[in-house]
Amino acid sequence: MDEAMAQVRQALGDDAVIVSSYTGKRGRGVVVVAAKDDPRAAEEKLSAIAASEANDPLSAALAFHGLPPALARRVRSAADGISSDDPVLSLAGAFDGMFAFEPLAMVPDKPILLVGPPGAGKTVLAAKLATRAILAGMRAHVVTTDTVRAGAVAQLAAFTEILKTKLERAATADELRAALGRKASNAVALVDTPGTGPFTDNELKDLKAFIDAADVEAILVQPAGADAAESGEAAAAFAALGIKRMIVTKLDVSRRLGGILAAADQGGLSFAGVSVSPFVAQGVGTLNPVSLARLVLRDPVGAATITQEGLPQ
Ligand SMILES: Nc1nc2c(ncn2[C@@H]2O[C@H](COP(=O)(O)OP(=O)(O)O)[C@@H](O)[C@H]2O)c(=O)[nH]1
Ligand SMILES: [Mg+2]
Repeated sequence: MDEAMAQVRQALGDDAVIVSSYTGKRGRGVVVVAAKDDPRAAEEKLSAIAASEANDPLSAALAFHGLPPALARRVRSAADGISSDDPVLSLAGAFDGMFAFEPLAMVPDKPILLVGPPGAGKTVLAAKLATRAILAGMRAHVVTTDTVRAGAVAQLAAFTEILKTKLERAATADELRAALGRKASNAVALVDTPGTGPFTDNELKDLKAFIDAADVEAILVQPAGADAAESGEAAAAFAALGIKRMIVTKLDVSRRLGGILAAADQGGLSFAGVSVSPFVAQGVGTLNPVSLARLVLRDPVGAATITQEGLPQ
């Protein structure tokens, strides 16, 4: 022990503190654990940690957005695998490899059926897409299957009247098939649906009947800002109906993007568009890996509300 203490003093000086000491393995020798109280070294260590955190905006952002831990780890390692000094580019590269970005065509080749939970923004989106078709010189063929809820038809009719476009109602899958059969060849068909509970079997079954009624593409309308685990599970439930793409809504009133990232991941859904305003005239924007990376890395507190201008068109 005397010899060990001498070694400690030699290495650390007289002010070394013994933390513990014990007899070595099989009773041979002694182990002395000593430490030196060095306030300057401690301060340096703390500031090194702070600097590395400041240099790692990605970890801070992934924590802020509340990604499910397994998804956060995959994003992290994909971003780390891309050598770039610019965190936006690293993250964009990661997103490019992990998610698909398939913006809606101006003239979709199939009728679009907008599905999702209540209040997601389906009806506003139907009006936005109808407006877009008309501005592009096409016609819009708007059908709603949301015929039971009070005021639902009137909400969409308020928009179709301004667009001087007829609004058809389809209460059953057969009526939807018939309504879509009446579509003019220069019209973009848009179908609004009632809110579907992603965990309510009979509602999913009803929705599936409408999806199967005709050759349509069902697109999930996914509000941003919701809990990530919840959004991921809901998206997986909709994906089980054969849905492949989603349009993100309400990005203007959300800060956290873990929900939409989890939805894309767990549902295997590609990003088809984004709505950042309740106003129909504001239209639908698109997301790409770079714009999504910018949104994830932006300062959520100081940043202005997300607008159409801030997104690629
Ligand atoms: N701020 C904002 N509000 C939205 C957006 N999309 C829809 N809304 C609003 O969300 C509410 C529900 O929209 P609605 O289209 O009726 O949802 P639906 O139940 O899915 O048909 C309405 O008050 C809309 O004006 C959006 O992108 N941003
Ligand atoms: Mg609606």
